Amino acid sequence: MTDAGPLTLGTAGHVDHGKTALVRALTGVDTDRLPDERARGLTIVLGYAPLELPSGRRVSVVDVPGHERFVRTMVAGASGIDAFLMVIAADDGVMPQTREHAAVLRALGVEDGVVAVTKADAADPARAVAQARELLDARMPVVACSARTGSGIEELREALGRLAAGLRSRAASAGPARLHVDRVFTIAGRGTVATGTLWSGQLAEGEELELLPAGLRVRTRGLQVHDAQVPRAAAGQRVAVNLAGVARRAVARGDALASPGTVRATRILDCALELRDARHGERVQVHHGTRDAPGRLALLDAGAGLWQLRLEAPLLACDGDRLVVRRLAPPDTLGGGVVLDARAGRHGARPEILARLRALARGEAAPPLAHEAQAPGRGGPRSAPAADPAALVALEERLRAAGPALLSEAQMAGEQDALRALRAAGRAVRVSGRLYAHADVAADVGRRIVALLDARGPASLAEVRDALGLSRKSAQAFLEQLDAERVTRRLADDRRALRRTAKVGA
Ligand SMILES: Nc1nc2c(ncn2[C@@H]2O[C@H](COP(=O)(O)OP(=O)(O)OP(=O)(O)O)[C@@H](O)[C@H]2O)c(=O)[nH]1
Ligand SMILES: [Mg+2]
Repeated sequence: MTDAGPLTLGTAGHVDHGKTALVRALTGVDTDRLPDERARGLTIVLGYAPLELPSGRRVSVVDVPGHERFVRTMVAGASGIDAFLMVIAADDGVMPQTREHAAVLRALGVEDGVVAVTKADAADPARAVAQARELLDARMPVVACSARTGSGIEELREALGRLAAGLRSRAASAGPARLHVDRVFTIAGRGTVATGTLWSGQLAEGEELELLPAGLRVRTRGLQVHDAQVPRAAAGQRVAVNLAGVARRAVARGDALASPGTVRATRILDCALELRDARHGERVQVHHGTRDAPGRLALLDAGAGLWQLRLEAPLLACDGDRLVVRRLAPPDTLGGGVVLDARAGRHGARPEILARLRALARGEAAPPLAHEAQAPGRGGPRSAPAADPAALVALEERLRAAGPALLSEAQMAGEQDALRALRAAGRAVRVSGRLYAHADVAADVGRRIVALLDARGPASLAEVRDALGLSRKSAQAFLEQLDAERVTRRLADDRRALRRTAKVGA
């Protein structure tokens, strides 16, 4: 069945293959808006543009970065799209992030798309066309084109029109409203605006929503779709939500806006996953919505692909949602799949649980097991204890400001409730001993240390300290954390090495 409801297309493809140039040729919009993006000729954050199809129908395009360092952003952009535009440069062919983005799209269940073999002015597209057919479904439409000369652009627009005509929009899908926030900014005189793709349900001006994981009740002061004010927005649309009376600092990328009481932060999820090279107990990064969290894989049933994900920070996932699982070092996408039970308790491969999960994986209704439903702590998350929102915002600011210098428990004496709430919400983490960091800071420093050890080989504490400009105390805390997480190990001469020796991005 076809309809003309809202759709969102996402670009995909290796760095520098011409995604942004193609979006510009199709829409007239340069989605690389940041001065840094323009200076470096590199997409860093997600870009958006409305695309007009030959029928006159307008759909949204999300332009993602292709650089291997920004796969996290790509996954955030791709979750929530209806179809993809895979871009492959004729002169380069299929490259590592072409493959990785294809794996991400598969994991997210985004099966429909069009391949653009671009830069056809620079090289014969035949080889890249053949590679694309091998990587993706052989029946996938492939269009050779050039953003530089304009050749093939109208054919591409027509192929996208046929693609859109064959897709079912989510606009009519029932269910509570859910939007995963991918950008937050302020507009003078209007206050805080959060944007994202509306996954399900509807949003209406004046409506009350819940901001997660903080659990704050917020009111939508106004809604915009494609830069125009609208009274309501439907699933599948990119929406900018103007929030009344909410400080800019209280909202972050990775948060969700949802109908109150419908979404819970969760740390333990039972899932049906398709993964390659994954081990029981392996520490991975799990991506859902516009958020990601480290955690461990617990194998429940290899034959049926059933795994339990035990996360160190919460995700805002519901049953039936898709997620992506990435390896930490060397970073790569292992696969992904479907959440069967977003509120699982910590359990092993007990027969009655496996029977229930297998039924859920087949799409059958299976009520929670009675004793499970009553088990204390069911729901996975240690839900955020009540804390004064102002104290929470203030402490989060201090943690961000401290950066890799870290804050000690003593420096946060009197703020224990706020610290507990931030930790439960995944915004603060204990790095080592009594030292804490903002979760984004800890993730960033962790990635930089992994990149350093990958590039240089084993390094001493002093070398890591100097290369990253850290204090000795912070460098030691971060290295101890990476040791504990089994990302690094301490050699006999006290230097640190990555536990896996393969090259990053190989
Ligand atoms: N010859 C030729 N060059 C192109 C074409 N399209 C893009 N380019 C060039 O390729 C380079 C990369 O283009 P972008 O559009 O920024 O590539 P991208 O895929 O968006 O890159 P990331 O977002 O960083 O992954 C730029 O220098 C473009 O001018 C084309 O059709 N022909
Ligand atoms: Mg780009």
